[in-house]
Amino acid sequence: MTYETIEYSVQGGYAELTLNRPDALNSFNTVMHAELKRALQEIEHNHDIRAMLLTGAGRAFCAGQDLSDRQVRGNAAPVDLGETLDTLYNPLVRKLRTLDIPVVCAVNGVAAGAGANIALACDIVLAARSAKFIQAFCKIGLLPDSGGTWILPRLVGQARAAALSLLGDALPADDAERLGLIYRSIDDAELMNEARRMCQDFASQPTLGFAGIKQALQASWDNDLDTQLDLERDLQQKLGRSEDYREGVAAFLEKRTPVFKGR
Ligand code: T3D
Repeated sequence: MTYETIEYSVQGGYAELTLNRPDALNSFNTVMHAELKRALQEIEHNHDIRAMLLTGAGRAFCAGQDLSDRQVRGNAAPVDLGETLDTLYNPLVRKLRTLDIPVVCAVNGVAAGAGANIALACDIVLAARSAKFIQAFCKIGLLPDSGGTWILPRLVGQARAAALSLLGDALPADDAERLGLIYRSIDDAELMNEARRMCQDFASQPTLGFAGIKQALQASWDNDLDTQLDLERDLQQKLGRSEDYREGVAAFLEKRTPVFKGR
């Protein structure tokens, strides 16, 4: 399968997906949305893929919507942004959140607008020390979309979420780590090595267990403790029947390295 706006490869049990419109800072156009959708479908249905890495080509991770695609001058009819969210951005965020495998985002440079929030939708966000996160929406009369108004207060609290959204300041990666917006800020030269190492490691680990972890952590936002305890019980019951659980315990008792198959 060839792609025009992304790079897609599978190696070492994980998929690597690179946003690849560097001249436009990897901003989203409809072709990129369609290609991402296709690649994510392939990842979802290929059970040999046990982790995913998302990154960007060139000096940016992603600058959000390609604004040159928007006709706003003169008497142009208003753009229906509700429709683009409904059909393009929201399905992308939902897919990233619900994939059954760990999704690592390596933010290699500036992440602005929807680009920032797509990164934050991933399970583990690593960023190059030189990268910045910008909730750029307020500069063009919009609000943080692609899940921004949901994830920001949950990650950094209401006060910081409000300031980031209303000021649209560039938040350096070190500060993003300090505030808990991302997992780690890493030296630029080490970012991709570290992200690939992480994905390769995930690909040899108990994949079903990871799916359970993702599901439980995400459900916890909306559940009270009782409901969450019940959910943990149900998921654990299922995982207790997995091959990987048996292998994990047997390997521990036999003092050997486990061989997990993701089943
Ligand atoms: O529309 C809908 O469907 C609703 C959904 C909306 C989702 C959104 O994401 S809305 C927010 C859209 N994004 C932005 O507002 C960010 C716009 N970009 C910037 O603010 C800056 O470019 C950055 C802070 C990201 C980086 O600044 P800097 O100084 O490092 O680079 P630059 O010089 O501004 O940009 C370099 C080139 O990329 C430049 O093109 P040129 O002059 O070299 O030909 C610039 O126009 C282009 N570029 C950057 N961002 C976008 C873009 N082109 C199109 N769309 C962009 N978003």
